[in-house]
Amino acid sequence: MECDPSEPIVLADLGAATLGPDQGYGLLADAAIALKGGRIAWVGAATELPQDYAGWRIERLGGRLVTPAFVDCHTHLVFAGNRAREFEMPLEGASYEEVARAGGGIVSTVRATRAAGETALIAATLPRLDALLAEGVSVVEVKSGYGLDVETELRMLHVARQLQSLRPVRIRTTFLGAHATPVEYKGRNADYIAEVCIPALRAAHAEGLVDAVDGFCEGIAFSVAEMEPVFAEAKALGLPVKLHAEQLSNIGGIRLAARYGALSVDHVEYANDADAAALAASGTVPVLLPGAFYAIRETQAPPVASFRAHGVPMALATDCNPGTSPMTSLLLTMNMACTLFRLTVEEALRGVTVNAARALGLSDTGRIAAGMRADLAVWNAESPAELAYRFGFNPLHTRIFGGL
Ligand code: DI6
Ligand code: FE
Repeated sequence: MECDPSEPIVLADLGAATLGPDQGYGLLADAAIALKGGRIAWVGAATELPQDYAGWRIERLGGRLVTPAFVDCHTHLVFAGNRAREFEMPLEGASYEEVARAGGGIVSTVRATRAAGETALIAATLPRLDALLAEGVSVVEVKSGYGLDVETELRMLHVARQLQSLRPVRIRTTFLGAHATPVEYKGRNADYIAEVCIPALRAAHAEGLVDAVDGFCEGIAFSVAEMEPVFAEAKALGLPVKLHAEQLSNIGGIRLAARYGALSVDHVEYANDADAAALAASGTVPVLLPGAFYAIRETQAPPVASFRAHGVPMALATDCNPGTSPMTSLLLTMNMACTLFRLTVEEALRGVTVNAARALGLSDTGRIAAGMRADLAVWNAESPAELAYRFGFNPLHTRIFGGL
């Protein structure tokens, strides 16, 4: 199907999961969607299509399901190298220490990324981006965090920004200088934050490379006290924040993020009910990352019941990264969230659309409604459940991208 959403067109003979504000999919059977100028002009029952749209080209979709295009709100898509050996060694009986001594972990990706130029980073990233687009993704969040020096952090963000000139996609960039402490600052987290991380954030912001600021708040990474100056600088620069929080333990990361009105807190396996109440009060979106939960064989699932009880909307993302979530499938992410975390299919679909958009501070995509961007996914499926039920199968028929 050829569809240029900048030209007037009516999509017809379809079922639309509009994901409106009310509970449920907002399913419209035998619906029509009018598109013009990269925006949704109208959506409703085909029998009620207004006369305004008579004469527009009609594209019939054979009864297929149409959802909002997907939003991947948490990825580390830009990096060099891979960590397949780290996957293999434990299976051969190596201990965690032996893997670390062999140079595994974030620092090994930092070494490879520092050594890669922009061209090599783009070449390494595009296949991962193409895999996401092939499953109907229209917006991808991309973090820095594998440079851990000013020059490479800026290079990662430059590459992330360039992706939207190489593919029909919207990129949202996140500065993650506080991802890990580089070997040259081992044991000196606070010095690294002051001497490298914050100067890199200021430089990246000055070049217009940053849409949000993130950090890894965890016993093996940065404490709340060490994250505080990074968030204070983000606030001073007028940038929203998000945080990898409570992934392996509860050290108060969510409460720090809520205090700063964060867009999102991510992983959150070890969040508690008080954290869920804090998120409800701050309007911060918890982003569940089942890929990392699965890959590290975590046993503590996020407190989904607490999020539901406090009315906290949950988002989902791939967390595509070479260490704990080397995957590029939001369809598989939906299946994992339902199977491992017991999300309903509606929660999973909202998690990769409207709630993921909210985790990025975007309100113009993620739902099918007049005025929203024409970011749509047409599926060889009749019901949303088919999207989460299968795994390892991609039923996308057409991705419609409203443009930059
Ligand atoms: N949490 C994670 O699981 C990843 N980063 C983070 O903050 C790990 C990234 C990697 O192992 O390369
Ligand atoms: Fe992550």
